[in-house]
Amino acid sequence: MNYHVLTLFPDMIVSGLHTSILGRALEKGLISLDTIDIRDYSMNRHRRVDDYPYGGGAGMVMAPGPVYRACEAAKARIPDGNARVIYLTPQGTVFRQDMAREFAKEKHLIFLCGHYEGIDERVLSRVVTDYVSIGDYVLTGGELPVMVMIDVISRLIPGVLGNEASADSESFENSLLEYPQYTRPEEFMGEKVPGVLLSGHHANIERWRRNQSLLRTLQVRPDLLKKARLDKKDLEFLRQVLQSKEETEPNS
Ligand code: 6GU
Repeated sequence: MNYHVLTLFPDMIVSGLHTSILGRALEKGLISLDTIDIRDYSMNRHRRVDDYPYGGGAGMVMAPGPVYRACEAAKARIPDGNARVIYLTPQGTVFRQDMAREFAKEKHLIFLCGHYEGIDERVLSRVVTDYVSIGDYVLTGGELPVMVMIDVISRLIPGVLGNEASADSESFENSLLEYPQYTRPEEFMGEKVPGVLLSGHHANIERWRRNQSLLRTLQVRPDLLKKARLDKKDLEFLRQVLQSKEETEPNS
């Protein structure tokens, strides 16, 4: 996977992604990161890339010219000159795990980071293929969202996570939240590790973990249960939980 990031702050992207697991993936060549400084494509002698909004109003707008030329430069670095161009914006479709799985199939992805009050609509409509938001809140720019997306997509690429099994066993891949984890010591501040985990009984451990996942999802993200694939044992467990809840707090 080759990432190309168009930004006014390339250092932020480079330093943010050259750490930990993604740093290792970059070293190993499993992913590559190419940053393009939009300011390098300003034709202005002060390297300005923004201007006042037509129609008035607060803030500045990124001009179309530098963004367009930066995007052409990114495409020129890609063998067939063709790739999806993802614009990070709170006006986009909310990024989810299934979207990450689709993006992970591509060989090249171009990300466009906006700043100020946004980017001139005429360049967006010409170059952008995907408008993506990372959630319902407003950030100052697209740099953090790009790092989030690159992290999520990269961990789906074979070899990036040391342990091949872990990428799909985790939360959201099966629409359930993860079960709690424990390590040594066996007792911490008077609290013992759940006994079943020390039993060595693999079927019981698996059932306990599954039930913990169901319980957490029911408590924190009941909306996810609609998408989850649940078997008879899962449904029986959830029925019991809801029934005992009804007995202890009848009118909740
Ligand atoms: Cl992609 N950009 C900005 N500026 N704010 C956001 C966002 C993106 N996603 C959520 N909030």
